[in-house]
Amino acid sequence: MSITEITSSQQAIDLEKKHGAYNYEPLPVVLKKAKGVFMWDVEGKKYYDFLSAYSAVNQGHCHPAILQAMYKQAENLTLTSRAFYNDVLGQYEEYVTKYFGYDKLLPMNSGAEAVETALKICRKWGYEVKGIPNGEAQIVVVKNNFHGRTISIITFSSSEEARHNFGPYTPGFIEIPYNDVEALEKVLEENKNIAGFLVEPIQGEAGVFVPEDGYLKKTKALCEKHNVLFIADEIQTGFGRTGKKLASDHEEIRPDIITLGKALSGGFYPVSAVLADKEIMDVIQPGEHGSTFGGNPVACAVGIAALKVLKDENLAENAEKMGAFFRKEMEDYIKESKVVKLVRGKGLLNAIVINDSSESSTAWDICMTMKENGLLAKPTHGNIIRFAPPLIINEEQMKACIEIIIKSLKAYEDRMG
Ligand code: IF1
Repeated sequence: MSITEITSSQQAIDLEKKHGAYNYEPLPVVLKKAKGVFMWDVEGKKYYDFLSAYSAVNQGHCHPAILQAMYKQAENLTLTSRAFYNDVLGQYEEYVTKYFGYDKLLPMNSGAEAVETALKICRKWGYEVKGIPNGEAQIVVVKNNFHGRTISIITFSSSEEARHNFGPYTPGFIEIPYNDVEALEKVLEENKNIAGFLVEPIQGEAGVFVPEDGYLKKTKALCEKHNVLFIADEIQTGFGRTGKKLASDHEEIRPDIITLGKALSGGFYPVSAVLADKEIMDVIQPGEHGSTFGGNPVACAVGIAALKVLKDENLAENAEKMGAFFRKEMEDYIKESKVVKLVRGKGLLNAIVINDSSESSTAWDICMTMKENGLLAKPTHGNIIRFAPPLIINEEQMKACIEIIIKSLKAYEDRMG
């Protein structure tokens, strides 16, 4: 059987529609190549990438140093499983734990798996260290979270489409509002069986929702007071995206458990991990958790290279600088705009909120216009557009992108009259 040759974008879309599960509704652009901040479609049209594969490509597309590391490793050894040792996993664990300042790492593949791992570690710690009665451990989560797609994780999703008809759900989670310190205090005082508090330092899927200053610090302090593990999901906010190595660094907190994914590989490979100190991580013993591909040599080589790039190219600093510039330029535009209500975010994780309902197709329509104008971004809800370019973007490129974005928004305003 031969492989169908792709000669047009429409043909590629049709092929996916015909043979693939219909679990996504992508913007109708078919990409064939990418380098740095740019992507090209099948017809050869060039775009600025303002999604970075949901922040997995912070280092820029096809970064040569990561490619080299991957290639070199794949030539020698790709997979051993954890039934045997390999000579890269220890190096990687040492590098990553020193990089972020934790004792130990547990390697997985996807972000959802990292979150599941953190939940398992947290429950086990709850029973074996904190002394919660068997089967009673609770984990506090917040409204409008996004942590992945497994059954346990969607149990505490606020999105109807993420949950509907996937039950029965997993018990053991208590939901409180986000950005509400008192709500956490209340639940911690009322319930002695709480093992952990799981939170995104900035909520991504919710529409880049930045909590009030002090939220992380205060909730971390409450967790300490009640002997509860603070679990930061830094899968999207880590790796310089928000202008610091981790978003937790903005408030100088040190979470008890951190989940990492996405840009841990610079977009080359699914690589995820959980970090914790030994008092916590050591609750996991041989046979109790794992994954065939977790900690594989290619993932480890890629992970080290991806983190090196972030440091060597000062990408957190650049994100801070370019992000501030982006928000200032957008704020200037918003003053005279009827379409855009506000811009918010930190570093290069930003979103604009459009003056329309969250059920409207406005954000999608504007993304289509931006695509025509050579910039790719994705709506989140009907009225929010997320802007998250690779962190390597320079000022000249950022200026060109702001021009495209404003031009597209103005075209929409004109159409609306
Ligand atoms: C999709 C959003 C981004 C995440 C956090 C864990 C995971 C994610 C904080 C799971 C994943 C994704 C997955 C993507 C859409 C997306 C997303 F819009 F839903 F919120 F990035 F902004 N924790 N985020 O953001 O990681 O298992 O996917 O590797 O298509 O579902 P994963």
